[in-house]
Amino acid sequence: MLNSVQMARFVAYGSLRMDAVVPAEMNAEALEVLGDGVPGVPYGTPLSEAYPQGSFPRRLLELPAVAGALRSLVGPEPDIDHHAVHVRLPREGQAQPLHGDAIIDVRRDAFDVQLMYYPQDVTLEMGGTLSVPGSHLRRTNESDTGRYQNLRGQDRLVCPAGTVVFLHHGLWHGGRRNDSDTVRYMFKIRFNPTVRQRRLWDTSDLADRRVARELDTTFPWYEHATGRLERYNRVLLWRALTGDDSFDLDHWVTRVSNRPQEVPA
Ligand SMILES: O=C(O)CCC(=O)C(=O)O
Repeated sequence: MLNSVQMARFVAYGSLRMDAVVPAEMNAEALEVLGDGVPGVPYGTPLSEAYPQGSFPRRLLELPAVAGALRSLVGPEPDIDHHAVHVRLPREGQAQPLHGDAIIDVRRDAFDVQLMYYPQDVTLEMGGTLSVPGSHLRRTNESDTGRYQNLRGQDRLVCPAGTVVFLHHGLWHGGRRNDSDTVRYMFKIRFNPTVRQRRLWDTSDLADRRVARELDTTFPWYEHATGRLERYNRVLLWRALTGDDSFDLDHWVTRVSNRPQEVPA
């Protein structure tokens, strides 16, 4: 299971990266499985019904590190929204525009996660997924952000084989141009929670000072003042995730939710 510091980091960054958590023999198998394509499942299929016992996706999701992170983020038995094998062809000549994966999503107390699995070593030339840390709570519509070519502090994924990244559904991302001679695979699964996302992780370190420090992270693409909005939105999400309506950073939420009802004598 994730701990509170890791969850706070996910709330601030919008992603959680786990390097080389899938063993080498499964990565080798994945290159064949993904090359053949993974049959789709209907939207909203419960996880336990989506992938047959022993199938590759099932074994991937049963790996303890993967299962623990997934359960911490969305709880037991989420639904599969959809999955897809993403292929970036050698020397394909173009990148994907920066985008979020769906329409504007105004949920403040729930989120989907997307698992991204990379079965090969991904080099810079292979066009690993671009993402913009801390962009997930800036609600945008699909590829509204597509004209942004590069943002300060963006991340271009370079990773060892067997890396799994969990994304908050709102994170701005896009496949980069593959300038190598190698086909680059990524398997993505989107999960919808079916339970309230409250204290689903190991909360024994909830009072750790590093929790607030993580939630207060700023990123280079924020201008000084606009970054306040992200911190405000993180506080709202952290309140929903913990049930602690008194949590705040520098009074941001307390200030704008102050509506005294007392009538003066
Ligand atoms: O191929 C990639 O690196 C990212 C693809 C992706 O996430 C998408 O198409 O939404």
